[in-house]
Amino acid sequence: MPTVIYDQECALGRSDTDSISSEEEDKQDPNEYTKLQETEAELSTSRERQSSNPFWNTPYGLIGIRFGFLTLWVSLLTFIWVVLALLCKAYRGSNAGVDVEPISLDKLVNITELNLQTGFQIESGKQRMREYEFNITHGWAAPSGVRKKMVLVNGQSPGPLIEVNTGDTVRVRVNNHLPDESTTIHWHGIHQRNTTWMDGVAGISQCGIPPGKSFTYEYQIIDQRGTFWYHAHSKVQYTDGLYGPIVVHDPDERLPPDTEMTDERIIFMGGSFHAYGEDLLEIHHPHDHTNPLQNHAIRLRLINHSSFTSLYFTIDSHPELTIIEIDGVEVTPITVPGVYINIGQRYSILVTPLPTTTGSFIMRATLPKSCFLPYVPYSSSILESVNYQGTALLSYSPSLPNNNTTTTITPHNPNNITIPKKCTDLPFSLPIPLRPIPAYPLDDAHPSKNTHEINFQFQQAGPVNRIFINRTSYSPLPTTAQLWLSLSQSFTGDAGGYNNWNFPLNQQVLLLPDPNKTVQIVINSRDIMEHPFHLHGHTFQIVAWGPGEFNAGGSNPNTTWNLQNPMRRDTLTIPGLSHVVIRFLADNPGIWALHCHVAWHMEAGMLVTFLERPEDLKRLVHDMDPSTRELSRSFCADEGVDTNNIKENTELSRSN
Ligand SMILES: [Cu+2]
Repeated sequence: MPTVIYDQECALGRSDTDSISSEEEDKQDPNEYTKLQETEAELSTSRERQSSNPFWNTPYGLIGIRFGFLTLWVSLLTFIWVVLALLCKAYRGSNAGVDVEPISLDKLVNITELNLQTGFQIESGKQRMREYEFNITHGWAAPSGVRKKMVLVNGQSPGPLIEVNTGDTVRVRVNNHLPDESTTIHWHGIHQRNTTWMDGVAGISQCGIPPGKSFTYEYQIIDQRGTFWYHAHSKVQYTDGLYGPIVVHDPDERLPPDTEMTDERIIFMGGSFHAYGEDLLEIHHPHDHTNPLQNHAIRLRLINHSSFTSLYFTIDSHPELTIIEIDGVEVTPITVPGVYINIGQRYSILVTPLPTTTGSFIMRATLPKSCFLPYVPYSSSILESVNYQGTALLSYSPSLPNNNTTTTITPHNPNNITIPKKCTDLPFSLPIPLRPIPAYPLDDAHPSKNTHEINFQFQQAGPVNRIFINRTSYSPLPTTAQLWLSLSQSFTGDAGGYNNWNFPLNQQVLLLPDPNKTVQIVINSRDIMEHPFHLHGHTFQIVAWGPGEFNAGGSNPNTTWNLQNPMRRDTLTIPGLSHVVIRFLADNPGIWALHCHVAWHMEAGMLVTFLERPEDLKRLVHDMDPSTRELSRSFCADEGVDTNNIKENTELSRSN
């Protein structure tokens, strides 16, 4: 009964930080942990006070205080009750959708696509056009058992599968049917070579598609293959369901030899724990006796679409999972007991069916409680009841014949490096890309201006806690996009600082002026929590890392360098209080975000952009399809306004 559920939601009060529902957990204040910490601190202080102050120890004192509390609580509760009742009434009156039956799970989730049983023809060199139409709407559904308002693509969440061969062009017409919100779609991990305006980041590469309007994204996928995804990049809409999978096939994808992929699935894992636990992931193994020497394996493409939590993925009775792809980069197989996967990251793993066994096995996505604040483990009574896990069932039948080998895939881990289960990616030195690229060199004789150092930290800004990168806490431009602002700037070539030109003070646009020269970005974490950083427009190399801050010149003895064939990816976990150095080539003119993928951290300012080769970018924008350019510009409220006069509230955006 929807109305009953609704009434329950209205009646639910939050008694303390412990009783956050799984729905609310995603929506909670990013500073919740800080608050939790403060509450803990206050509690212990008050406990100390109680024991040291004799007044607290007298029965009279206690009665008096308790009575006082009781009165206060009774009146507060009455007040809260009245407010809640009024709110519920107003909400009910204002929202017609509330009496609509929720969309059933089998309509919400398109299993056929997630099972990749699409009859797709994997081929090379055809450069086909792949066209899609996305209708973005609100809908009511109960993916985790509790009714919620969602943002859907063609009535479903995850949205439709985009399945292409490398070299194809993707064309997606997005019709925004949301009544009162603009939207954009970002194609996470896709390079957008020479099409930065198709990157779909509100306030950076475009203005949001207004309600009732349409925009067609079109981009070619060049020399990329593997597992990607798309999601809204406007406010925190993807949290509410606007995301979907992208699979880029390539006949030349480097997979372990002599392995036959008998099945292939997409596994979306998310922090709201509607992990489609009801789906029976039934895998029917064909009896393929034509080549009995081949190893049979199932490929699972793991995507963490969460807004908030990293997850640790395991399968019961399968202690060996073989990683073969990381963020669209094929790697020498690595065998792990489980996969730690942060927000925005993707892993392809091979699962070898147990010989002669027919059965069902639980796949678990476990929330690692201690990754947020090491000394205050995350806790939630609702998640406690499910052991902080989302589960789904993997079942295969019938089993493979006895004479079939299980696996001869040779895993790579020469020095038996310990693989941590929690809070960090695989050791950065472990994954070896199968298409080797040595670290892009820094030219000491002609130092490139493409190098930057960024430091991030949480900091009080006025009444709120914001996150600062260097001295800037980012907020999206409300009436324009950095791309359009960048066109009216002239550059002197000085890339040393930030805000050397006329962007509002809550924007940090760092210049990468030198074409095809190495870009080096040093990221220093001044925060104790781990953060998943995602770069747009490029796949970067992870060339150095270590605890503490990076010293220019590499003089920190704790820095580990890997210049031979460093791993590459587009989203990495930066451990607390440590540094990571990434490199890529300035070969893709555009405006590219680098940000923490925790939705709430990005909202709190944890984003910086790189303006790569501004003069080339101007040329590209000049040469782009004029109707697309004009349409995109028309979404901006400032169209025609002199950008030099933009006034921004700088109070919260800059630190001293
Ligand atoms: Cu973060």
